[in-house]
Amino acid sequence: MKDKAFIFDLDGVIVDTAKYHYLAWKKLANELGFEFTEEQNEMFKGVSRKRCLEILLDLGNIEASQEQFDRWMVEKNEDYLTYIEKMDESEILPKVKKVLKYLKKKDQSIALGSASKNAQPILEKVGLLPYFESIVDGNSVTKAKPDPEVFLIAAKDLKMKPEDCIVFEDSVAGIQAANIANMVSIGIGDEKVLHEADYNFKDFTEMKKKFIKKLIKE
Ligand code: B16
Ligand code: MG
Repeated sequence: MKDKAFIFDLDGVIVDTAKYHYLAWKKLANELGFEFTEEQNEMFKGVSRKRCLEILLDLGNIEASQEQFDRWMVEKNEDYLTYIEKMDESEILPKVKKVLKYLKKKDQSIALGSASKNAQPILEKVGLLPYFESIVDGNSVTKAKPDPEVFLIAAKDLKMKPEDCIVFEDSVAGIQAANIANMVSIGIGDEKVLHEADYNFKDFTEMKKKFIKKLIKE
């Protein structure tokens, strides 16, 4: 029996794909005749592709038929994928691989809990796929974060109780989802933004082995 399950969000926790999402959304906005800033892109973190496009069109005051909406969804994703294709191991955020290796050594369960429908190819590209026993992503959920569905499916997959799961997240909605699921929530990023988390770290370089050991044993 494993002690704990560690559930990782993808964008903003394992890799910084937010910058590629931004470039693809910005390109679409510019094509549609308006600007899209990096500050506005903050609202898109952890949010599904469909919801992002709804927000983007609201920002540009643009109305679209269902057919047009679907075409823009495809266009944005195709553009995003041109960046993903070029990704490699060098894009893994600092110390993430070390933490994954340590958890494996300690025989802990590891899952991915992401809103992205591109999660699996991204993990493959950066060479981290073998670390994950379960991948729950945008293709497997019906409800977006802050709904806890994504993390609860991961817990069920790994046959672990929610209270024995620890979630690493960079978005407010993701931290809320983990809290609602009754899991331990760890905010990765700005402490002021992620103040609802049980613990906060700027990134994994700040996390000591002692802290992870404590999480496993508690
Ligand atoms: P895709 P996460 C999220 O991933 C991103 O933070 C968010 O910006 C993106 O819109 C969403 O995935 C959907 O991504 O278009 O690839 O399906 O942070 O939950 O890992
Ligand atoms: Mg994220």
